[in-house]
Amino acid sequence: MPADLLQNPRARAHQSLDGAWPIIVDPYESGRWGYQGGPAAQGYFLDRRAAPGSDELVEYDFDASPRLQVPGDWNTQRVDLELYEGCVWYRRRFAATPAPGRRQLLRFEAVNERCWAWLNGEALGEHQGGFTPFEFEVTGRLRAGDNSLVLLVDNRRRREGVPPLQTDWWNYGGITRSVLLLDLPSTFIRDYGVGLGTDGGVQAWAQLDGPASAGVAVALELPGLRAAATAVTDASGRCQLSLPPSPGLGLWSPASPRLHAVALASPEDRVEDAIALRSIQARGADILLNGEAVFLRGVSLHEEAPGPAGGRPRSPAEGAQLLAWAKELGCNFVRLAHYPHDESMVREAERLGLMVWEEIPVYWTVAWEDADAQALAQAQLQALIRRDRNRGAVILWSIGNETPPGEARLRFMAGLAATARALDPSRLVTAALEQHGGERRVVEDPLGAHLDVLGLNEYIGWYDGPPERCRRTTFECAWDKPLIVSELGADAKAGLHGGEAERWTEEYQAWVYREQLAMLGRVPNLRGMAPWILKDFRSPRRPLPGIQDGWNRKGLLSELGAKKLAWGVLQAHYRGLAGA
Ligand code: GCB
Repeated sequence: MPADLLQNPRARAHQSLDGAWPIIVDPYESGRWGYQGGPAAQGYFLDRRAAPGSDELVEYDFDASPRLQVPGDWNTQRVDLELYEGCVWYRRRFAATPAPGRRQLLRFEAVNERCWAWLNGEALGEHQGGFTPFEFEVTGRLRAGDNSLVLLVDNRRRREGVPPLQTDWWNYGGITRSVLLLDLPSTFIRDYGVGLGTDGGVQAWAQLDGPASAGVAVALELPGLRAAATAVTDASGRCQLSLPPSPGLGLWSPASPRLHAVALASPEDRVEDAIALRSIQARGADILLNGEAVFLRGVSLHEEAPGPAGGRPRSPAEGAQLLAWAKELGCNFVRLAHYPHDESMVREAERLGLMVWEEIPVYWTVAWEDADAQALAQAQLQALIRRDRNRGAVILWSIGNETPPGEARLRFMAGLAATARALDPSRLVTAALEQHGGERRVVEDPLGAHLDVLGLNEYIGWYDGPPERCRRTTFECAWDKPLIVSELGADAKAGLHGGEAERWTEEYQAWVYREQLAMLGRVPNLRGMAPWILKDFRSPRRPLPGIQDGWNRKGLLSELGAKKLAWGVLQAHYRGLAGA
């Protein structure tokens, strides 16, 4: 699994390989080996065609095959693939002009869930994990002129997968995010970190990659402040840089989502970014943003496009619509559940002034003892942190959702918490814990000892007793740590009205919200909430005819964006909190 990722790829010279890719649906995986007992030369990765006029037998033809849009899932692009879980071959032809002395990387922002890649018939490698980016260096492997890139994508769920077999969301398969061909100098800035130093200045580091990485000068520039610093890289190609505090270094916050233009320059390379400077800490039960206690007025969301079909967003604009709704709701915080969303979501949240909880798909019952599952969870956490470490809006790394207590699970999760801390000591580690029980509830899952912030999912009023149960329920924390209610909610079919006590009506959902909000006001350590969920989303676990029809209906909005009554309840509450 490729470990190093290029920081901020869209700021580098690149060619987009997005567009319409021919595909071959291959449930039997015939294209991998050639035909049963037949020659491997029939492998689809060779991207062959019988020569015109020859009688050669080639039983596939990408050029004549139907196409799917990349980025995009296959489930919502072809009716016959709606429920498909299996293998699909994708092919992209592209022209390249690789200049001597330059290096090229192929970058995939996400492919769900496993894939194998070939360039011009030669294997590049494979990747697992449907929501994080990966790259293959293709320097020296591109042809001047026409190139063939072939991907075999397999979205079958696996017991030892992360996520595992059971989830409550649609298993959208395919090349779900963008594909980029990057063109870089022979020694380039592979990775960097820029953030607020403990002294109130700017603290940064850079890592070069290439033959001339050691002993060269790297500059950090903040053009807006006319400030710059330089440092010389060590033998490993790394250097630390800093700029002193200055009045121009305005901090980022939801009220003032200020970004600073930043550039890093090495002898051969230069990369520009926009950086949110802020500090985030937990002190006792408080979450401190820039040293001041904040309450997180949040909402949870899946990365699913608004509209009648759902599906993964096919453009940043579709994701941005979700965040615009969160703003309208009065949020200063979003929980991007239950897996890493596209980088564009995080950048847009930052631009809008939304603090962000990011999560990896360690969900429900992962195979805790399985070495592959452990490696896959670790790899996704590492890739997420590497991708988004420069997004100041991100304040929380969530290492999982509703994982049932047990020894093997604790070891697995503690390992993830340790990785998050080692890679990024500047942020807070959380997880959404599960909570059932009687009227007196104590948050005491042993995983809490490993977290900075306790996330708590509770469904009083829906799965867990009637809404009135909220009136009698009290919460306590075994630790003096901040608590975020990371889920609460109830299903309602938009437009279905009736008595408050009738399940599935908008009135019932609104009642659950009213009771919940009154109860949460009495939770001592509560420092935030992210109700479940912004918009109805597709889930094969939700078959109830006429109501669910394959959709989880806990949205405050319907899939089309119609506001349910509970939207108004939460919006009024958030407006009150913001004004207070
Ligand atoms: C949960 C899960 C979430 C589900 C939700 C529900 O506890 O964390 O993924 O979608 O409940 O609607 O049941």
